[in-house]
Amino acid sequence: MKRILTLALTLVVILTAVSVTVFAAADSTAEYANTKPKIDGVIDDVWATTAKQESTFKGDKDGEGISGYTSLLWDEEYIYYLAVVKDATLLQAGKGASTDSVDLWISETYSDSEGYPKDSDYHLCLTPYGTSHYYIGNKSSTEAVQFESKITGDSYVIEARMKWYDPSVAKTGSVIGYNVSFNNDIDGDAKRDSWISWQPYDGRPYWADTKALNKVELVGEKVIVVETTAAAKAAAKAPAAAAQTFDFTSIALIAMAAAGISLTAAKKRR
Ligand SMILES: [Ca+2]
Ligand SMILES: [Ca+2]
Repeated sequence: MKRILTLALTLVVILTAVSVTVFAAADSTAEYANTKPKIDGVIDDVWATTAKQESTFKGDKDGEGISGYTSLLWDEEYIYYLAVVKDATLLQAGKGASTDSVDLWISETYSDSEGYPKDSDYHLCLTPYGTSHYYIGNKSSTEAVQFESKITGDSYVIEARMKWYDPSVAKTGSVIGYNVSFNNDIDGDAKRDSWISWQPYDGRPYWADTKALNKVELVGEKVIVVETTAAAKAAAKAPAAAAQTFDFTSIALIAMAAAGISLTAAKKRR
């Protein structure tokens, strides 16, 4: 009896482990962009339709003076990035890498490997001052990205879009590797003082290996809106009008035939 109980418990543990492995949910989602965001640093309404990745993990200096989140959208051609950041010290003094900036880490195919080996594995460091920097992965990504930033008081917004390096990924249900971190230069010496990250750093170097990245699932689908024009409406009515004409013609023929029969009958009576 004890042996059966042990076997049953072992089975339960194995099945639980398998189900967790097979059905592990993505860490976040990116919605299909039925309206394309304008890349101008101003938050479009469509951004409210997709999830937020809040950076709650605090790095150096306990994430002093900085908070932020990103959101992602996608369509057949692009992946879109929105970063909304609060930084109490937007000094603009340090325009180099690792100053006030947003680090986006992407693996379009979720390479799940050491390093950033594919063209579709890239990193973007974007600053609110309009500059970008390369660290790892596809170097051309910093030249290919289109982005705009807008500073308002102690906050800034960055909107960016990047053409898919692997367009086969651009479909509902695909899972990409992704993380975002925010860097803060506090004293204006062009060096990072504090930082925060969406995914926790728990011994997994997301800045070095795609296998360490969180997962984002592409969700939603293209909504096709069929517009009915005046010409289309007129064309839709036309067959009904033709049928009506036919009915009138039939009635007229029947009436004429009936009149003929009456005339014949009248002639016969004479
Ligand atoms: Ca915009
Ligand atoms: Ca700063």
